[in-house]
Amino acid sequence: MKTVKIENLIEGLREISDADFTCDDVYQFLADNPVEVDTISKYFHWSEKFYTRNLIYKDARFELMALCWDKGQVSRIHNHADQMCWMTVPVGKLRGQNFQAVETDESKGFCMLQEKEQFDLSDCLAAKVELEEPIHQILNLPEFNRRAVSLHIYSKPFDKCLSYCRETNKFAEVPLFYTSIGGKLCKNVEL
Ligand code: 2CO
Ligand code: FE2
Repeated sequence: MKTVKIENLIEGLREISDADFTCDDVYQFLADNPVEVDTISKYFHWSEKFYTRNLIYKDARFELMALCWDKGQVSRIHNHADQMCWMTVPVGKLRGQNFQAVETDESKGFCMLQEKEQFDLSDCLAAKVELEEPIHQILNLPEFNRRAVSLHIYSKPFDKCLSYCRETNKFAEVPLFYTSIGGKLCKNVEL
């Protein structure tokens, strides 16, 4: 498998014109350019408490981050604030679970979800979070029995999203934080 350095991936993404920065074209670019893990390892941080979000690159059009998932760690059930998202898993393996909103009452913060398709990602396989079905959860299942790292591209960058609770059928906006930026741990972060 021909791999590329993260710098080259970023350069390639920057060179894509606005007109071509679409779900399909960026997906293809990511699929064609698996990243050399050695060139992203300086961004890895691990926490026993939560998966970490490590910013590698950001401009007005997109952000790129490495998420580090310890064994058994999972994301909340969430959306992506109507932004495009692509991801790939260069280390380990992750399960994706999509959900559909079957009943929503925004005034009450109520949303009933139904489970939809699942997908597994590993070996730099690329995926896109579909805008038509944007609610999902990412899980590093205990049975995978190893740490995982995923690369995420969001366009445009966002720092809030909706988070859904299956037990209460409630949803609410939550802030998103970086654990590290450019490899350096952010202030106030305790791993
Ligand atoms: N979107 C989540 C985050 O940025 C990770 S789940 O995969 O998209 O924290
Ligand atoms: Fe997500």
